[in-house]
Amino acid sequence: MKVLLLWVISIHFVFPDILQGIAIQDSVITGRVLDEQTLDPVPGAHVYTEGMNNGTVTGEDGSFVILFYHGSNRLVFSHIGFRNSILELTNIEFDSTYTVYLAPVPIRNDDIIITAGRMNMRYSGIYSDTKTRAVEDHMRSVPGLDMVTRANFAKDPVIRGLRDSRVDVMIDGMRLTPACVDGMDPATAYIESDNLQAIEINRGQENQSLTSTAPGGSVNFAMARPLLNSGLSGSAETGYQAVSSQRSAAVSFMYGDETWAFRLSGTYRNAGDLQPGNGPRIPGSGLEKGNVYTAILYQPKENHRFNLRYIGDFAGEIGYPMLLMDTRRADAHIAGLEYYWANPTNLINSVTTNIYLNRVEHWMDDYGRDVGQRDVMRNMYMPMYGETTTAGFSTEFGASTGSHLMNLKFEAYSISAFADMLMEHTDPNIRDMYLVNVGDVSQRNGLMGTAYRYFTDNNWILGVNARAEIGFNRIREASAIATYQAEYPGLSSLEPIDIGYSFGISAEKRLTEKLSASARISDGKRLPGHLERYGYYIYQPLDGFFYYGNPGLRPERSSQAEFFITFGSEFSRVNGSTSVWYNRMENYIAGKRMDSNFKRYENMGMATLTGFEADLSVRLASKWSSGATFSFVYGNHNELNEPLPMIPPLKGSVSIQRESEIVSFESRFRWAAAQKRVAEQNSHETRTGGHTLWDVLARVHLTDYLTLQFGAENLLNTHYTDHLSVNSMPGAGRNIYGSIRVFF
Ligand SMILES: [Cu+2]
Repeated sequence: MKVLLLWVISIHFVFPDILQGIAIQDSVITGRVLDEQTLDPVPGAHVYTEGMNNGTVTGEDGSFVILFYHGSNRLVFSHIGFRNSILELTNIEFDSTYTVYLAPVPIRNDDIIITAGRMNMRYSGIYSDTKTRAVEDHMRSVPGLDMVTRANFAKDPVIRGLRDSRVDVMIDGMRLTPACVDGMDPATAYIESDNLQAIEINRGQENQSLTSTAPGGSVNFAMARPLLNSGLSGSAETGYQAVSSQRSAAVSFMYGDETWAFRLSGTYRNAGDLQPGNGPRIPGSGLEKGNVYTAILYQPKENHRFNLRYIGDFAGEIGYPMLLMDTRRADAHIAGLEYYWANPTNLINSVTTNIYLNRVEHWMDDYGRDVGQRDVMRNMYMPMYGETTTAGFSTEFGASTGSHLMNLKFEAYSISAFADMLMEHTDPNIRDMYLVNVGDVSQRNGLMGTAYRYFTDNNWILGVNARAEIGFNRIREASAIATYQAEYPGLSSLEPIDIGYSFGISAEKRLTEKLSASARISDGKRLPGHLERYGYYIYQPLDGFFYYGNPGLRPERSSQAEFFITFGSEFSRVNGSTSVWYNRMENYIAGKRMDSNFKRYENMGMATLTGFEADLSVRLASKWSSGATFSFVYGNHNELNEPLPMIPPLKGSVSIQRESEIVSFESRFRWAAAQKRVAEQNSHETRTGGHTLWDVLARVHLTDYLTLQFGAENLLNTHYTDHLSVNSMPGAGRNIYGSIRVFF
């Protein structure tokens, strides 16, 4: 037996061609899936060998790698919105990369696709096309992703316990800088589900985002694109959520001929006060906002395409009952032009160039509050204003040859920010005070990133990525400069130049037909954000302190390791993945306590985070399936010898669902354990208890033109507090909701 094994192994190494020629050996087929009309890569397409129960999903660049078995000679490609395509593998050329073109069909069932790394998340088919839901409702199905809740609006993504400047949040590859210094406007505030095609989540530093040095990873909201040759179509949806008396409506129109396509959509939502479980409504938690999205696609020649898009988001009054003040008005304008050039040379598959400009203006005040009663800043009104402008340019090259894939990206962007406030005493004899919170600050950054992947003959995928970043800081407002010169007399310059980088390697091995294992390690430095450097007197409701920035901050270093296992595919009865990761941070940037009210950003030694994520899905019968997710983060600030603040507790979900063409439904439990590990020395963090919530959801496709969605979340009206909710704002109680969608 041993001799035979040795013989097989030596034959394999000495005569690999013989084995491939007679097709005893399973082999790897690599390729790319492109949209036949736009020549755009098609991410998330299913690829499987016919009759072999073996499949994979294409990555963000449309690439795939699949084990090819002796006995099967047809590869099937499928994707929602495209006709299936079959690749006959009669004469296999093992060293070439196959390109497969899919023909689009007019989309009716426009599900939002959620990816995490190269994985397509198993995501409830019931929510996935409900466009009146807030974007955060769609995101919460991903283990390892949590949300900071400040109000009944605009939740802030947290990946593996990291947030703010440690996570890059982008809209269609464009960066956006929130304008509110209290965190009322994360990027999720400006995105409506109706405009979304996909939410692309990268967990950790070693990831698919070429120019992100953020240690937490990145979230990209990929916007829906107009489709060529789709004719005129549209949809309208209206919905109601009882828990906050929320009414919402979304309308969209699409048109496409051979060279032009456009899309125009608008969403309006208006909500009253939120009803927590088993308790009275929370006064002042309502909201009102409108959003428009338009995109124009022009394809003058087969391999050239331009896509111009604009998002306008206009918020009226938005209540933040747990903060000191409410949003009075917030306007965002996000505009970008993308140019896509397919197959410029034999080696280069694509060049994607993006140029964008966005601007956010945010007004908030506490005129609606009783300032005579509060602990902080008593008897004082504090109207605040903030604005940011972000402009950027990027160009990305994708190349492949045989079993090698390579991407290269250059990016330059600039952020300018200003924020100020007035302190108006209720006693008219006391003079008003004026304060600049962000004094004409700018950051201009240049980045370069590259990723390379090699698919070996013996089922390894080896990857390397490297990114470098340079950042120039400016502060220009005279009073802010004077303040910082006085605050930090030892600093030679208030305008440092920062250097950041990240470097990662990964190895993935297909162990058996069903099982893959991979390991990744990375090291990187992220640059301090503009509020960490220059924010002044900024109230941080997460821990109740006012923060000062620190122009002398050094970049924060993160070294990470991850071990990842996937088993099965969407075509097998059982599939899932699990990941164990470790993140060691040096020069960790946090607020250092100065007194009982103030903190200053400093590099505070070492912090470590570790955790795991798991998801499992089992097909019980043809229409029935069951799934579970699980995630855990453990964070420690070694320097202070206490837990890191705002770390999500152990949590998970269990669901059972029936999906069919007409009636689909799901019953789901979402649970979270208590979080007893809180930061008590350096922050005022409160413990939270555990909870389990029961949701029941249904969707009915009444006709081709009409879909109904309804259900109840937190059916038992359980009172609970999510650990990541600011000032322990209670979570939503029983939410009976319904929506109706028509297509035309
Ligand atoms: Cu604000």
